Amino acid sequence: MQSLPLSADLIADANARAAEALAEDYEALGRKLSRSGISIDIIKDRVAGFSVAVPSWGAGRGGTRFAKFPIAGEPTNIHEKLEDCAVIQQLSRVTPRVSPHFPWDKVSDYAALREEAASLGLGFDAVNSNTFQDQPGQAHSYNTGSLSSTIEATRLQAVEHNIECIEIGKQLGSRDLTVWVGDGTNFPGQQDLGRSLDRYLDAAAQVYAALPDDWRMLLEHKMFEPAFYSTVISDWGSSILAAQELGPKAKCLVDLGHHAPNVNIEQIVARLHRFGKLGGFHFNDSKYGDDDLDSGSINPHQLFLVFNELVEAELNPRDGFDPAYMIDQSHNVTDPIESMLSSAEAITQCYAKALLVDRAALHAAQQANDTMIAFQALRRAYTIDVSPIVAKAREDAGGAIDVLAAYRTSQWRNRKAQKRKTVGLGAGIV
Ligand code: RM4
Ligand code: MN
Ligand code: MN
Repeated sequence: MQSLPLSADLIADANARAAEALAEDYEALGRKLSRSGISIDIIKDRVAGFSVAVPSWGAGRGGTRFAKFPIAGEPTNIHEKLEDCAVIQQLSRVTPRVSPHFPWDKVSDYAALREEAASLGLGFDAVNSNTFQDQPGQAHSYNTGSLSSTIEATRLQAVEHNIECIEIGKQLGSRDLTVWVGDGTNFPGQQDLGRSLDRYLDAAAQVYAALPDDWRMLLEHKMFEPAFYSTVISDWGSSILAAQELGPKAKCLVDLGHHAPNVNIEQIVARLHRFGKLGGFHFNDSKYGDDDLDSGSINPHQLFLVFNELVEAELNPRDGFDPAYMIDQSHNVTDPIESMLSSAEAITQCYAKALLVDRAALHAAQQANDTMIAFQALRRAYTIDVSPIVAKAREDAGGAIDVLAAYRTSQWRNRKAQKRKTVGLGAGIV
């Protein structure tokens, strides 16, 4: 039995106030697009098929390593996080899955957790392991690294934790294990750069061997932080080499904030896809490093160019193109629900814009080396305001036309502030 957090009346009332304007805008955009031979309804139907998972850890205020400023009513456990994710899904209709992180989201009964999520209209996405922090009572510290540690018992503990995550994921209905390790060094000479990768590959192969047939292992690279001189899986090159060595079920995951500054991320996407190794995404935005800012808030054009490659990849699937899309953000100064609503909308809008690119014209111009016309094919799609398409897809699916207005009307956070316990201070997610 489903018991959704917001009442259907609340969404219907909010939509009643916005429906007439949306119908007008949708019709006007439809007329404009039809002049270019595009059916707005077909684009809207493809947009309706798009979804992106939300991270359980993004439901709380993230903070930085300096401080975390909690807000009243923020969730403090997986059950409350699921409730908040259900609010995001109810309003946006584009975030039907939650990506859990262990041991943060540990419970005693995962079958019950799966049912609880289903009753809130949610499923589970990739399971994330955590060998970048020590947990109370843990036998071996990760202060020497995890899968690449020089200490065998530590490596074994990290392997076992990942296998435990797979076991949990099976019960939750997940099909992907995302592995990001904090392993690396702060000093030249601290570790042998070749041997540490050998140890990582050896341990990762033990995790890989425990994957069920229909599972994938998503390797997430990150250039720096918490290690600041070298990291063991530092970039997409290390990631694809490791994935190729591990086998066909190993793929690469691109977190938009995990690259060297100014790297051409859309080209990385195209490269990984070319070799059948693009497994997933962590969407966020970044100005300096792994800033985990809201998707599309800093560089929306880059997000569009990434989606342009993803739409190309959809048209040219290699090795079962099916990337796991997920938001991975740290919400330091906003209500996390509002950030994820706004981010899910920004991400979906970039997908819609990428669908509007006249690919025949683009490819012809590329072939003819007509640079300006090729660029204009992208520019034309990027400058179209696709918000009526995305809002209409939401409305059709029972979501809110104006997600933020409906959320504010619901008074969700204030209501939860009366019931949920206060979150402690401290550093947050980095
Ligand atoms: C890392 C990375 C991982 C996430 C953690 C919380 O920087 O992005 O995906 O699991 O943060
Ligand atoms: Mn990430
Ligand atoms: Mn990150």
